[in-house]
Amino acid sequence: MAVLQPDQHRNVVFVGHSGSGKTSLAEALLFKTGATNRLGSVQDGSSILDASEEEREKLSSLESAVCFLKHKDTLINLVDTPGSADFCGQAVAGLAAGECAILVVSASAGIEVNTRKMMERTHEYGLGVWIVINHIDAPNLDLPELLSQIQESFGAECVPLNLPTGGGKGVIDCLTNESGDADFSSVAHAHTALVEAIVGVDDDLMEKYLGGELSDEEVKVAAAKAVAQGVFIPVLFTDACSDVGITEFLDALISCCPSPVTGKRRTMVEGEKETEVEPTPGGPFIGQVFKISEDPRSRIKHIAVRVHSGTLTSDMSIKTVGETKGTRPGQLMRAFGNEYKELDAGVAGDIISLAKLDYSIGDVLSTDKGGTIAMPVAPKPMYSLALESKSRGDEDKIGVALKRFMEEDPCFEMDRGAGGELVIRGLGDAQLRTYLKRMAKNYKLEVETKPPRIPYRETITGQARDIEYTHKKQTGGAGQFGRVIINMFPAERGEGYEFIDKIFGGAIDQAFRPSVDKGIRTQMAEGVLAGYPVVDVKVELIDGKTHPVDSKDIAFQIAGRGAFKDAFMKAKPVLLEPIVTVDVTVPAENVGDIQGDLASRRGRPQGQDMLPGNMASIKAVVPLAELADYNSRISSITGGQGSYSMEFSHYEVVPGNVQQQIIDASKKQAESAAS
Ligand SMILES: Nc1nc2c(ncn2[C@@H]2O[C@H](COP(=O)(O)OP(=O)(O)O)[C@@H](O)[C@H]2O)c(=O)[nH]1
Ligand SMILES: [Mg+2]
Repeated sequence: MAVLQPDQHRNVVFVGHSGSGKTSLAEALLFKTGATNRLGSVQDGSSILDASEEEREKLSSLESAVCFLKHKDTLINLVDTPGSADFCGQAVAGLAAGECAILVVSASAGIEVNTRKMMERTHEYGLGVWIVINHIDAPNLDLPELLSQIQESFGAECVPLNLPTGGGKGVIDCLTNESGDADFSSVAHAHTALVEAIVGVDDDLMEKYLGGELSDEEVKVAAAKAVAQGVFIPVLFTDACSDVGITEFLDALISCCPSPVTGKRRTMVEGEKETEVEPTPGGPFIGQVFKISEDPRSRIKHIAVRVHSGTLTSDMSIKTVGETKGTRPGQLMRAFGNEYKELDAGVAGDIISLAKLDYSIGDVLSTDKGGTIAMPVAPKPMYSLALESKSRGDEDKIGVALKRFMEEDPCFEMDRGAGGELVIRGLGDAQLRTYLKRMAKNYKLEVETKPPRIPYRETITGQARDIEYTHKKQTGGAGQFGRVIINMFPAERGEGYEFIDKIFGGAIDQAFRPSVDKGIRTQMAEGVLAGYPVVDVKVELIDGKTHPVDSKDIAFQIAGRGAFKDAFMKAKPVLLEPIVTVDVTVPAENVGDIQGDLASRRGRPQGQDMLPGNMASIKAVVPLAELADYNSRISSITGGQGSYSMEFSHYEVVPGNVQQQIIDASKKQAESAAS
């Protein structure tokens, strides 16, 4: 294939709720243009986009997939993404590949949780959007109602580009046709609405339109620009499995979809400098990694890169802004699902695939100085599980396997939690279980899971004065002696720890005062009440005693620890717990149940809003400890229609009765660990 110009490319990202037909639609486009020689089906496992064993088992996308087709001298790159909320990390990262998001809505299920979420994220990132109402040959549909819900939810800029005709057996284009037969609404009405939406893109067009001087050609030329600027969201109708609206969809990709030239420009940041990256094939190469995957058979790591500028060839040297040494990209390829086809050059506006390179999602690769380009914002992982290896000695291998998943999924994290536990974090239970299953299958590593320890903190609410502690070991061998006297006061929340040396004269030798401080810090990290780190205390070292021979660093560290423990217990100690703000989105009819449930979790309401489409958003502050099973609870209350996000807010004192339970549990745990 000859090297194409940037404006001969289209990069579209299929997003939306699970089951809406994203993968099927992409397969229909591939088949229609001859890119595949049979229609791949998710249902019978023949989809080239849902090609992994796991996806074929689940009959649903878990990873994003890239493929391409050619239509009318234009190369169209498709990025198919998972629709399940748990796996949206790759879907969000996939937006970085495109100019236009294709938001697929199921004609029968209508607007769903992830439809809304992905629309928000796409707008936030600034891509053009199309809405596709798919599966229009399903029985008992109310398409006029769905269309008006879409307009109510996503704005009047959502205008049908075509309408179903012949009882859903075809669609009629409303931009070229000024009249015709449609199953509902009217072609003439839609045509006018389209023109009015498109001329909103600039004042000159609007003036011409109002003056009656606008040509059809001018409207068509402006359509893609209007989409890019968000003043026009075309709504199309398709049935992916019975070839309805597919040709029209392909034609619209040429006429109504922003190209790399007319679409969103990425801004590269380099220190203070911000530059808009021009899609010029002659400029320095600039590309951004938006997907990482491992070939299931060869285990080779592939990165998918959106080229924003320049032309890459395999003999060039690329690097990220942080690297000093460049790397050869090696053989350039085009991904076609799980297959890779060799490519001579990666030109501005295209998507390429490179193998065996150690880069991460979001990295900007360049032949020049480079910089950074903001990625679309992915939701913060907040559902966590603590892992315990089933066989000893596997811990390192588990770390390696989890790291691989972390590379591929921006919404999967792991780290050491409270008490050194290995904790994995993601968006939901299904996601984490999928990775653990994959780890067991591909890496033969089995783990037990349990809810992670809550990162409680310990602090004081009163003060303690003149607390004396003497550490003395003066029988046999080298002696140890240190005596300290301290005062302890609470500090403001978040202030941490302050050590104040208030000794007049030389009661404790200057050299040993830092030892007292060090001993206190060790004790603070270990905790006093229940083994959680101590925060927000001030300690004054006011007096003590030094022994001319036996005083030494370790003796004063021990004395510092002892005095700290005693003072802490006398200063009205309490546990602090993390409080999070939760934002729950549910169907309006579930609001009462959700509020009742939050109250039973010690939650305090912070407000409530009605959302279009009969949804409601509820905000509350809730102790993190009460949310271990919240994911599944919301799902069961709302029949899978609800979702929530949460963010850390602050620490608060744990109520007395709860505190005793935590202390008892921690004692039990310490005893069983010791035995
Ligand atoms: N009859 C019919 N079935 C469809 C259509 N689109 C998708 N499906 C079926 O709906 C299911 C989910 O489709 P899929 O493409 O996996 O949805 P995705 O999760 O959005 O990728 C599959 O069983 C498809 O065969 C359609 O337009 N017509
Ligand atoms: Mg899919």
